[in-house]
Amino acid sequence: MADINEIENEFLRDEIEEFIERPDERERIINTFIPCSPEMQKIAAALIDGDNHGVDEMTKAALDAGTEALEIMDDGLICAMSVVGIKFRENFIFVPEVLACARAMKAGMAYIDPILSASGIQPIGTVIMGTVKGDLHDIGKNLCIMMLGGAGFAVHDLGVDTSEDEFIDAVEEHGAPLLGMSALLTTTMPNMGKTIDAFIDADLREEVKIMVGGASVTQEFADDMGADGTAEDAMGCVELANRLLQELKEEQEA
Ligand code: B12
Repeated sequence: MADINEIENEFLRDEIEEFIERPDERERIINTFIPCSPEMQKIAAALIDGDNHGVDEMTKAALDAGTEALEIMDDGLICAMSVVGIKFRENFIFVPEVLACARAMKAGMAYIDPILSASGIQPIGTVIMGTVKGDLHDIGKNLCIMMLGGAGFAVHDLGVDTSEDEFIDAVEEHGAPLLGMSALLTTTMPNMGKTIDAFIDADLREEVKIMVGGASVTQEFADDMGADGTAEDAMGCVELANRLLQELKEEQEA
């Protein structure tokens, strides 16, 4: 059993006590934070608090002090975003707070991204992401993109109101093994199915694993439209992307 008192940062301990209710998630989050240094815990606390100036300053200071960019991203930023994701899912915080946290994450990633890009670390896979035609909601998609980027994927963001042809062209252009579509409106959710059909018509369906998501997208809906999977939040999106990439590799090797 994980001991919360082993986490040095009081703000993080309080956040976990107050907001992380599911025992499996509480155990996982506590175990994630315990090995993080006090400096990384402070960055995580600032991010959860939506303090973009704090994250900006502390990320820069940590890099100047010689901390690896990857350590800051994993232990400071991504760990914190997991807590934010759970708080949002459980309705403890709402869109404005999530946006403030996303802005804080961006402030940190502004230092980390160029370092990781320059270090030549190969991305683990390429993902095309976009919100489907007729739909302008992009907050959730952007959170997924941020988490995918943090997990080592190269992500090409097609933005909002993306047509079937734009998805197909991007997958072909980048040779992407993964496509993620987001839709929030019941009127635009069917456009995900139409895009999947367009991939079938273009004889490209076998080349790419397709993930779908958005608040009203259920597993049943995803299955019906012929998608390869769905996830209810950005953490789940990263897990799904990893799983589908592995499946595609195994299929191609068989
Ligand atoms: C913010 C918002 C807006 C903003 C969008 C700003 C932006 N840049 O995104 C604005 C004001 C523009 C807007 C406009 C409209 N909206 Co609106 N909006 C919302 C609101 C309040 C929050 C959505 C949101 O960002 N949630 C937060 C994110 C983090 O959650 P999320 O998107 O679900 O994403 C998570 C998961 O779903 C998943 N995920 C998301 N995408 C993907 C993709 C993949 C591949 C995977 C694996 C996972 C995944 O991970 C994400 C992170 O955890 C919702 C209500 C609600 N509570 O959901 C209404 C809501 C979605 N909107 C609604 C409506 C009706 C509209 C309008 C039609 C209103 C109007 N009459 O003009 C317009 C439509 C504009 C258009 N053409 O798209 C309705 C939809 C009803 C329905 N079921 O069809 C909702 C549900 C409100 C309501 N209760 O009526 N909206």
